Amino acid sequence: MFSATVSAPTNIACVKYWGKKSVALNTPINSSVSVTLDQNDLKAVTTVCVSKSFKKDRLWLNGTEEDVTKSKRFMACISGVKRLATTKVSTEGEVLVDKSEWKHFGVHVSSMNTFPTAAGLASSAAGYAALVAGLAEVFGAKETYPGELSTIARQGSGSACRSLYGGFVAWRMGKDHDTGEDSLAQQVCDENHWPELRALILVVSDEKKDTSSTEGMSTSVNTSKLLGYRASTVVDERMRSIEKAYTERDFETFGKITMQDSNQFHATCLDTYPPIFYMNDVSKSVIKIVHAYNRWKGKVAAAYTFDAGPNAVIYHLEDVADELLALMLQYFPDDKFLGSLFGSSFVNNPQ
Ligand code: 2P0
Repeated sequence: MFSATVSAPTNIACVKYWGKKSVALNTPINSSVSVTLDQNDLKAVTTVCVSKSFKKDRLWLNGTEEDVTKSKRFMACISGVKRLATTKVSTEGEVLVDKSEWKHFGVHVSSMNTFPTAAGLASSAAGYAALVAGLAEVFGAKETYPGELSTIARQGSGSACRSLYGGFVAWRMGKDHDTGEDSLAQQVCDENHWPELRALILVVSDEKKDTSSTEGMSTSVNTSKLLGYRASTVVDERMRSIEKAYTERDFETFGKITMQDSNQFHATCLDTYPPIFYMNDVSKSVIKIVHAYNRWKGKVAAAYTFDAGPNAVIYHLEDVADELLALMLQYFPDDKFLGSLFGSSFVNNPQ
């Protein structure tokens, strides 16, 4: 038996992924880009064990076994990484497992999340990234081109491909719609590039969302003309501008595009028929407070973004961290916790 334990943080998109070009390949209708959060905060911790005596592949999520026998996503990750497996050799040079033998090994996976599952905090991103990273470690997988492992994580969950790298990470949608080989993640800037950047997270709700991302984006693709316009006309220019802004550590441009893209994503949800509401009244008041705060500062000093749920992520720089946290605590004293990432500690405020 061989095993490996790895962890992968979640990521929060600044230009959002919403809509699939190919459901079978899990490729997107537009590129996207996100910040991978710190390893110490919201993450999945995953142990992968492989043995010839394991008769079937199994998964335990937060201690409870899930039926994965019919999960194409889980199985695609296992078979994808097994294809890249190499021969395992001991430190003395003895062959322990020839690469042709790995196909006879069953896989057992145990994964824990350090944050609410499916509450719009991208738990599937961290989960599938950690799964692929753990499998790659156990099987000694070697990429045949940069980003190949991210194409496998993408088949688990689209946003997972971006969590394989730290820092600012783009998911290039790719042009090869037959194989999806070039629909992969690429690191734009590493995790040390902008140490002053922080994310404050307001957990408005830790309940499971009522419309899953997969289901929601399928309805949006089928019914929202705004989504088609966004993918064909808006996103490419936004990607270029925000990548430049992040590279130059230009918070004002980075923050403005992040807020505009979050708003457009939620506008496409409203334009979906029947409409999807991910934000609630608390989310909307966060938007108002952030704009009022920015007016008071005379610049973009804080930038909100919301994924497929009501929880707010507010990007900001270190110098306003205390002020922003104090402001949010004043308005939302009863919410479960506020966390400031990238260095400063969490403030737990449970009822
Ligand atoms: C993102 N989201 O870019 C966007 C913003 C939600 C809103 O990626 O079907 O869980 O597993 O590929 O990756 C959520 O979608 O969807 C997502 P699947 P996923 O982060």
